[in-house]
Amino acid sequence: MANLKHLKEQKTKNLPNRRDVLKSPAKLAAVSALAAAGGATGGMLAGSLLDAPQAKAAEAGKAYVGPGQLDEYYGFWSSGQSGELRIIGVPSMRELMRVPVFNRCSATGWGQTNESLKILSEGLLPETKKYLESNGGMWTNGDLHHPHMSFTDGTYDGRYLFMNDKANTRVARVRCDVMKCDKIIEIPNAADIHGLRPQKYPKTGYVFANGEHRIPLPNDGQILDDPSKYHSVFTAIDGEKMEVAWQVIVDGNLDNCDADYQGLYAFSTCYNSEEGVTLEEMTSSEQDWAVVFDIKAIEAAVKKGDVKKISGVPVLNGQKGSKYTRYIPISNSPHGCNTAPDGRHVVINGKLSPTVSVIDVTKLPDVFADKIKPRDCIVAEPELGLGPLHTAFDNKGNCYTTLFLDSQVAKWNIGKAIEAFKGKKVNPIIHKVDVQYQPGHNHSSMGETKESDGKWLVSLNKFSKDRFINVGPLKPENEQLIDITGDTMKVVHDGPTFAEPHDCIIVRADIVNPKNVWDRNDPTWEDARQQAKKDGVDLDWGEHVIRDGNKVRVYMHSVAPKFSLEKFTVKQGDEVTVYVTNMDDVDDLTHGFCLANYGIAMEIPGQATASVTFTADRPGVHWFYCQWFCHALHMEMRGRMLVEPRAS
Ligand code: CUK
Ligand code: CUA
Repeated sequence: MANLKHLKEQKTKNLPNRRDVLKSPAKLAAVSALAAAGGATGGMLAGSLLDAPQAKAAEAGKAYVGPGQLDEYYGFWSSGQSGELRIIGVPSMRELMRVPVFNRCSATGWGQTNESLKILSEGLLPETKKYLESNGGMWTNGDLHHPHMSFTDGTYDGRYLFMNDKANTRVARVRCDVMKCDKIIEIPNAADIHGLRPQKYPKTGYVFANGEHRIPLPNDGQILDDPSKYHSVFTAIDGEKMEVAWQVIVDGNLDNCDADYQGLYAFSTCYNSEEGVTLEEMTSSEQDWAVVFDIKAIEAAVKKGDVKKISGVPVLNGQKGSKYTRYIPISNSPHGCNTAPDGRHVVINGKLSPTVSVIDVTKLPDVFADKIKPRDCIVAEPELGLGPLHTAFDNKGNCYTTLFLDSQVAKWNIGKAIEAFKGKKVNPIIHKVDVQYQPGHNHSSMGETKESDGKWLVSLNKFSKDRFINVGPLKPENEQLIDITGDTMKVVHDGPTFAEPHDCIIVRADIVNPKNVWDRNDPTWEDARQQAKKDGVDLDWGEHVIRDGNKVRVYMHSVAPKFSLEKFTVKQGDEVTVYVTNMDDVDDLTHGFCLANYGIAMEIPGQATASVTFTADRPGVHWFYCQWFCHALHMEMRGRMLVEPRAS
């Protein structure tokens, strides 16, 4: 009862706040709310409490996916500083899977198995490898903001997902056939990869990635406290090879990016045109810009060798005045950058300005030919509300822009915004809906492809405040599902998430077709395959212990509920590698290998091999067991590692 009382008190404390805000000049309060965005009043323009619960329940019914029913869409979610990719069913908003990428995963052994360590380390720069030798061996954190699928001809093709790591300047790829990360590369010459989008046409192709922070080039300590000599760098990665294709140095800080539907241009928002290092310096100027990259001109220059090689990659100068770029003035600190599915318009989101600016890509050839001024490619600039951050699209020419400070999503029409920009008296805003609270990204079903279908919108809200029972000072975020099939938007579901998804994509389920079991020939465990060949053993059905000096290689397979080796014996101090192959080949029969008190655990899904290497420095009897519940006799699925003490 004590708890319920506490809950009630808390609710009544919050209620007057919401109503007070509704009565007060809320917009004025919100202007100053950037700093106070997490505070009690900023953006709490909720009307939802006043809505009838029955109506809410009826609306929510549309998103209901009953027991045993399947979702229509895959949602691929970032997880921010958690460093992983998440798979969410839409519209149920059920979390289906977590795919470790930049993080260390206790369940799967990602960051510990030899196979994952290879993926995590092979793409690192030499100086990073050296740094890691004395600092823990491997990074175990990442800040994953932007997951996006590979494209063919303007729509998702179900091959790969690409994603950035802002924390350690990396870009990763996840294979959609098995939903595992297969490549991670560190980007040279850049600091802190933020915005990331794949090329849409003809295919991916390039993965465009923004180095957000400005640093000296090279960043070797020769230049330190002289920000005038810092740069930020735009990178095009070859998404097939996962290698840097080329880089372009730009002015200002790069934020978000996107690509056109013609394969000609890429776009980045830039804040901090002042090139300052303090908050005051970074926000002092009224105008920042969006940079447009001329992909064909850049490719021609790279082909001609008209580039500098820095850290082994071709780097072009795209600073103001360069022929490879154009700088389109945009009001202070634009943030989101979103290409519309009409193939023609790009929406640049104002953040500190209440406007979004719409670029017409058909005008860009004239901008690059200097026939018109860069600003002349802007064909609309509607004022939507406070703190526009990101925009999503439907299939009817409408846009959905998150308003961070207003805690709303604004639905507006591109065609009407263009007319209004020409001076016609039309209001491009169709509807606004309250979201709870402070939305960052939003995304619509298939919304960044030419197959945008206008069914669902997800608003990724930074604060949940009072939307859920209290879990302590650290609250979840709140991701709301919005039905956008009608003229007005309807919030139909609240979905709490842990730190801190920024972005998501919503992909039609028929496009994504993962396997149920691995293919035994998969390249992921090629090293194990080669080693088994050298050792003359069968990797598939292994039950061998191979001694090679003080190195011991243990090969075992598993078929529920048994490991092929009930025990193996090693000597204290041996370097032991255990290879486990799961020979079960039916759906959903994952085994594990957990070696107690050695800090070792890994996932071995059907038909896969996983391996782990450690030093057997603890003598005695050590049980290993299967840690994925696989069978009625799962508890019995175990064996012993016997470690003979070193003779002393
Ligand atoms: S950013 Cu987080 S809300 Cu990293 Cu895409 Cu805009
Ligand atoms: Cu195999 Cu549990």
